[in-house]
Amino acid sequence: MLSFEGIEGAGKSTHINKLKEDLENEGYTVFITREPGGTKFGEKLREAILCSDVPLGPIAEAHLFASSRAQLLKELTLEKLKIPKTIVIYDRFLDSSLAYQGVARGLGIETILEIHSHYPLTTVPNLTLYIEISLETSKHRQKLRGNEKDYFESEKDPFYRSLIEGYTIASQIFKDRFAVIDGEKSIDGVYEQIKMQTFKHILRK
Ligand code: T5A
Repeated sequence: MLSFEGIEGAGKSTHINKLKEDLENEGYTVFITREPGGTKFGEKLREAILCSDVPLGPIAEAHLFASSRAQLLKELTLEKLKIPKTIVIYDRFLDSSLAYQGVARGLGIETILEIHSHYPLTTVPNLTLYIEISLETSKHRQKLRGNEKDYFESEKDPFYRSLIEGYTIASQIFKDRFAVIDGEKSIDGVYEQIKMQTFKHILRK
């Protein structure tokens, strides 16, 4: 199981499909999924959270993301992972909750880990590819994209700075499964690092 992490515009979606193709060429069966979402129930939660026109309380947010995650693990991931040479790639997972709800919303890392102390939320990725970019790069890429801002994209600079701090904390706590990728490089330059880290991890197993 792999997860991609990073703030808005880091390049998670851009690189996931390329990695899927390369892993399939090596004989793996690959499933891509995203959070919040990935199941019928999770997609409804995604809509409810990201299109919410009222601010949600941090604890409500944390539990909504955890509900989506628990259902996705139950319905898809845990079954797929029983099949040999099968990889599930997540576009966001636990570390998003640590950075967004734990640090940026101020609930604390411990609170998020406590919520995740119940099965199947105890499942963790084998490798987390954290694509690190600056606040300025995130804003620049969001501006280029020009879509309407969703729930979190409307947040201000201090929130984004806390997110970066949150990911840094997560990467230190979970250094065994974290690979920090320099997301400021060109798309090819970023992908090269992702591919290298993923195959290094697979060969180590
Ligand atoms: N959330 C989620 C929580 O708060 N808690 C949780 O537990 C979870 C699971 C989900 C939101 O929910 C929050 C976090 C999020 O706010 P989302 O849409 O899934 O929202 O996630 P976003 O991060 O908002 O998705 P983005 O599309 O903004 O980011 P990506 O996928 O990282 O970026 P991507 O690949 O779409 O690239 C963005 C743009 O940058 C360009 C791309 O071409 C694209 O235009 N780009 C580059 N340009 C130059 N150089 C590079 N290296 C580039 N890489 C990408």
